[in-house]
Parts: sequence; structure tokens; C-alpha cells
Amino acid sequence: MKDPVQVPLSFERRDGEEMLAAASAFRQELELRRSVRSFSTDLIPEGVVEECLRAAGSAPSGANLQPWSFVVVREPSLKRRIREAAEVEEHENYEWRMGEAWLRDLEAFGTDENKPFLEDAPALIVVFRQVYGLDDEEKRKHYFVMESVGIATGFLLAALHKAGLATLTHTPSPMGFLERILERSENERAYLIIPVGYPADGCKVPDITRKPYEDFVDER
Ligand code: IYR
Repeated sequence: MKDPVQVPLSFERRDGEEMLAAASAFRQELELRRSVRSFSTDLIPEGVVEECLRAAGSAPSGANLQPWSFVVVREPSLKRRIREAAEVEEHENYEWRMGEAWLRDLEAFGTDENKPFLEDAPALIVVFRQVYGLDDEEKRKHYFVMESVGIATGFLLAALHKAGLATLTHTPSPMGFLERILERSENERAYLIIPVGYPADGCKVPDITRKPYEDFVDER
């Protein structure tokens, strides 16, 4: 095996009590995160989204190739074009693509083909996955792209929440229109739109429950 360059790990052990307090505080904070579909048009303080994107960019990835791009859209005319194109796809989705069972599963959320949050939210973060690398015009294989981008997106959602911002994970599929409107290169595919901002005054969210711990964890 090759002997790669290694550097000392920065890591500090904490005592058990401190660990439990930290884990519990983080859990409680994350449990308060809800998908928001009704956004205020208020602007986000400068630099906050950028810090959260840096957090996302620190995620682990296949061979550390970091197969993601994040496009931050704040320009109103661009948000409008994205909304219009998304609503065209969503019209088809609600009309016939999703089918009866899917529509029934969505009833509790009260969603429809109208997507005003794509214009109201002060920022849309459009996440792209890079199916292969294109540094110096040269194709390079990327590994575990879906997993890598999913982990980075999880970091991003947690960071935005911790910073005090509301988010939605939105996939108005098929999302090829995002690659065209945002003029992405041929190796990039739209993965997710994350509208970011503050909830609108009086914002309401669906009355959902989370699975009991025992139903999703098997400890042996
Ligand atoms: N993309 C549609 C439908 C939709 C699908 C799922 I799965 C959701 O969890 C929520 C919505 C829409 O955004 O309305």
C-alpha cells in the first residue's frame, strides 16, 4: 500500500455527561425543524447562507471528490422563471403522473401545483449532483454520488436550521429545467431545490408525527 501524507486529527474527548447533553440538545433542536411552504419575503442577513454552504461542503464524499454544486438564486426574475417552469411540471404531476395512491399520501400536506414559495423565499439553493467530474475539461469518475450529495444536503439543512432559517426540500420533477435555466454544465443534474428564509407570519405546518424510536432502530 502507498504511504499517503497524513496529518494529526483534531479531536477532543468529552466526558459522558457533556456528550449526552450535547447529543440531546442537538436532537431537540433538530426535532423542531419543519418543512415550510409559506415564506416571508424578508431578506436573510448577509453571510449566513454562505456559512451554511461551507458546512455542507465539509461533508464526506466518495474518494473525497465532493460531487456537488450549490447554486444560490436570489434574483427575483430568476426565481420567477424557476417557479413558472416548476409549476408546468407540477401541473402534469398532479394531473396524471403521480397517480391516485401518491395523491392520497399527499392529502395531509395540502400541496398542489402552485408554488408561490419559489418566489417568496428570499433565496433558493439549488443542489446539483455531478455525475462525473469535469475539471480541466477532462472526465473523471465520481463515486457514490447520490449518497455523497445526500449527506452534504443533510449537513446543509441542519446548518440552516441551526442558524435560525426555515427550509423546504422540494423536487418538482423532472427537474431538467433547472439545468437549463441555471446554465449548468453537462455533468450536472438537479438534485433538490431548497427554498430558504423565514416562515410567513401565521405560517402553519401539517400535524405530522414521527415514528417511535423502537420502530426505526434495532439495537442488538
Ligand atoms: N412535488 C410535488 C409533490 C410532492 C411529493 C412528495 I413525495 C412530497 O413529500 C411533497 C410533495 C409538490 O411539491 O407539490
